[in-house]
Amino acid sequence: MSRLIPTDISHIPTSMQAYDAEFQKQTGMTMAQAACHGLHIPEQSPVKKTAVIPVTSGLGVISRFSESVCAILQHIGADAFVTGKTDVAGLQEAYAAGAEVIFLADDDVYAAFSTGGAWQSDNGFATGIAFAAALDGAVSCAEKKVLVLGAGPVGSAAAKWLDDAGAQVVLYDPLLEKAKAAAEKCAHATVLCDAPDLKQYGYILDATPNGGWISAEDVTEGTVFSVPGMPLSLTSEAAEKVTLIHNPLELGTITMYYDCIRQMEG
Ligand code: 2YG
Repeated sequence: MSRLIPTDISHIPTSMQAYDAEFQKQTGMTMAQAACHGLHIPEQSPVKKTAVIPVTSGLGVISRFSESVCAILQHIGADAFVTGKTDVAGLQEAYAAGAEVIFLADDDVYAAFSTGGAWQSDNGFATGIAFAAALDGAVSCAEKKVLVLGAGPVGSAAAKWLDDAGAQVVLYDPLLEKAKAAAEKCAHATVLCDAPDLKQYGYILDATPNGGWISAEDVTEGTVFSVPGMPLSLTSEAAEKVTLIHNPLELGTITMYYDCIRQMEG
């Protein structure tokens, strides 16, 4: 997963309501409903004290990252706050405040942890299943051919979810071995050896981590794209031509929250 930059997320704290309404128009679900659909749990609005801890390791904090995560969680009713301190001191502050769930990210992992037990939710997994569930909300994937681009943690989780939902998953990754490994976890998914012609697919889940490589000429009008990948693979002209379900941080974060609670409550 690529590293976010401030301009990817600076709009989030003030746009949650409006974006969720747009998401709902596209998928027939709110992001909270899509997260629960992805996790196969009933809709719910649990209120958990949740700490978001800035982490200074590696390349350091990303401006507005913790505030964005906090705003996303507050949007779905979590009692969320950003700790005043960072790193281990932030962890102490979270425990002292009685946080039940903790969100934090370094340069390699973005995860949520339940303080009450050995439960955690990884952003890659949560993002993959949630964008698969969002695509399912938009087009009902059962029996439909769905192209999954990218067989990393996000693409693999999405492929598995879609395969379980009865879609005919076609998986492509430039590293054939990665695509094969992901397909092995699926009941019916098939693997492409060569880069696919995107025009041959009406439904595409794009979990690739590169920006701007899909141009308008590469896609057919009306194709439905569900894109967890950052930076956005479609150029703005391509995005105009298709139905694009995409957000940089929101849906994955919401799904991590529900995933932790699902495990806490058994
Ligand atoms: O605490 C901070 O501000 C920083 N240590 C956060 C660093 C996050 C780095 N990771 C990313 O930018 C993405 N992998 C996060 C997930 C993107 C959404 N799938």
